Formats: sequence, C-alpha cells, structure tokens
Amino acid sequence: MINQAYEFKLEGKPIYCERYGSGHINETYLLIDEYAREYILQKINKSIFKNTEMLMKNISAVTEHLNRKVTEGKVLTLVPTKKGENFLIDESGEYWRLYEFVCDSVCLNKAESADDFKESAFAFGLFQKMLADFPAETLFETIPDFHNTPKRFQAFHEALKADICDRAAGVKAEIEFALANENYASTLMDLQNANKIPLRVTHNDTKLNNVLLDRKTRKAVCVIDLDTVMPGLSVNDFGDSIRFGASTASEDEKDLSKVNLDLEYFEAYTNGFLSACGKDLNKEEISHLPDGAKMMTLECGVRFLTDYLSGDTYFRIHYPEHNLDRCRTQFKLVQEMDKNWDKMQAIVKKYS
Ligand code: ADP
Ligand code: GN1
Ligand code: MG
Repeated sequence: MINQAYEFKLEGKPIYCERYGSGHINETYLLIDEYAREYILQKINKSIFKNTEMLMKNISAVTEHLNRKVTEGKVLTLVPTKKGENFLIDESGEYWRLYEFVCDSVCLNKAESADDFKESAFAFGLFQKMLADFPAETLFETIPDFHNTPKRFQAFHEALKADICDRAAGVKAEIEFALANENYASTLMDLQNANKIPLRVTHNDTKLNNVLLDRKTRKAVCVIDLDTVMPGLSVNDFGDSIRFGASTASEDEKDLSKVNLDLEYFEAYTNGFLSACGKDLNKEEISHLPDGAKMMTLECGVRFLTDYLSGDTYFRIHYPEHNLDRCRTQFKLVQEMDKNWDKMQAIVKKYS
C-alpha cells in the first residue's frame, strides 16, 4: 500500500500505512507521512462499484457543492495523484483514492450519549439540506436499485433457490421471517411511485460510523463515505441511522436478548434530524419516518441473509457465520420496532 501512496501528492514521504476503521465495503488504511500528516488511503471495492471513474466524479461534484455551502465543520477532501487525477489505478488494476484525514475527530460504532447520536442526526439532516439544490440528474447511480427493497427480496429469492452453499436448511427461521415480511417491502416505493414522497439527493448509508464528531466538543464535523450519494428517499437516510445507532446492541451481537430499540436514542435522532431538515420535508415524509427505520432494518437483514446464502461475497466478514449473526440482529430489531410502533409515531409527531 505504501507503494500506491507514493503516487499521490503527499506533503512528505509516506512512512506508515496500516488497516483502519470498520467499514464493510472498501479496504481502508491510515497513512502517515514524514511530517506526521495523516491521510485515509482506500482501495475501492471494484466488484461492488463497477464504474470507478463515474463514482469519483460523483464524489468530486458533491464535495465541491458542499464546499460552496458549508458554514461549520469540514467537507471530505480528496488528495489528487501526482498526475492530477482523483484516483489511481495500480499495476494490478486495483483502484485507490486518498482523503485528507479529518483530525481531532472520533468515529463511533456506538454513540456514547444521546447527544452524540443527535449530533450525527443533525449532520446527516444538514447534509441532505445542503444537497437539496444539487442537480440530481447529473449523479451516476453507483449501485443501481440500492434501496429498492422489493428488488432486494428478489435477489434473496434467487439466492435461496440457488442455495449454492447448502445453507438454506440451517436458516429456516430467518427465511420464514423474511417471507412473512415481504408484503411490507414495497410500502415506501409505492408512496414514491404515487408521488407522495419525492426522490432527493441522499447519502444512502447513514451509519453512525459514516460521520465524524469533534473529539473535544462532540459536535459533528464531517459526513464521510460518499460512495452511495444518489437520488433516494429522505426517510431511508433517517431509517438507516436508526437501524444502526438506535439499536441497544451491535450489528453482529450474538445474544439477541440484548437487541432492542432504544427509544431515547430514537427520540434524540428524530429531534436532530428534523431540526436540520424537517422544514424541507413534506407531511408524508415526516409521518413515514418510522417506516424508513423499519424498511432499512428489514432490507439490511435480507441483504445479510442473501449474502450468507450466496457464500459471503458482498459484505466483509470476520468469521463464517458473521452475516447470519448480522441478519438475526436486524430481524430482532424489526420485531422490536413493531412492538414500539405507536411510541415511534408519537415521538415523530412531537418533533414535526
Ligand atoms: P466503507 O465504505 O468501507 O465503510 P468508509 O469510507 O466509511 O469506508 O471508511 C471506513 C472508515 O475509515 C470510517 O468508518 C472511518 O473510521 C475512517 N475514515 C474514512 N474517511 C476518513 C477521513 N477522511 N478522516 C478520518 N477517518 C476516516
Ligand atoms: C455497508 O460501507 P459501510 O460499512 O459504511 C453497506 C450499507 C449497509 C451497511 C451495513 C455500499 O456500509 O448499505 O447498510 O454496510 N454499504 C454498501 O452495516 O453496500
Ligand atoms: Mg463506511
């Protein structure tokens, strides 16, 4: 990796490069140069992102737009190669990019307080607000049908039918749960098709570890992981954050009795998100925020199950049953959301 680093315009000679972070998709490295300047070097997952040139064009255009708008905090900043490109293709055909490291920040897999989580909500809400006038038609769809939940179910059916790893027999309960919830999958797309909720430019991967908070003040400083900025639904950006950050346990917790919906965190996020972009959302979007949460959790569970059935080719795993454990937490969380549905709706109403 250090070899690839030499191809970028660094301040000084690269002297340290180690794996970093806990993203499931790209290969991320912390790079340090001789002047102790830090960078994030990433090998882009080319089996997932098929058109790197267009992906990087999106990121350049989006960050330029954000730079014109931003008043507080930072915008993710690409460091060009010595040839002036925003990514590198190395000798073995791998794609690399370099970002300035956002210093004095923390990246959390679990919020340490409801205030941390509210800050992340504010950042993602503001992100969406700042992109409201971005020309959506100029964005390349980096992963087509990314949050098309019915299509995610179709992929699940195909994986189940093929069952290439003979794993289906061992996950009957999870398959049943997915099938029992399939009717729900088109809820948001039906509203979109009926023009009740609009397509907007959204982040589409609003996990807590895709936003950086200031180490001291704990204010949000920078939204990162811009690979999936595409036209999408505001309710899904809200929902994906809840899925990950308002769960009482980690995404891969084995003890499902620990997996519940934290209503205090749900409330903090709702408050932060709506205070940042609530005025721009229509009534249908606001009233369907709980559906965003349930949809993203169900969809993610189905995606983990599909990947488990297909032999773990999409999400990075650290042990053989990892995707199955992840699927189980998501399905447990869907059940918890169903139980708390009235409370979730009351909270949304309170802040709308
Ligand atoms: P993935 O798509 O694999 O999730 P990310 O772009 O989210 O990749 O990067 C993985 C992790 O690297 C992040 O969760 C964060 O910890 C860290 N990271 C990424 N970009 C930066 C940055 N510019 N400054 C500091 N940390 C970063
Ligand atoms: C992936 O890249 P990362 O780790 O921030 C995935 C999301 C999933 C998430 C589940 C491009 O996010 O869609 O919700 O894992 N990103 C992509 O943790 O598929
Ligand atoms: Mg990420």
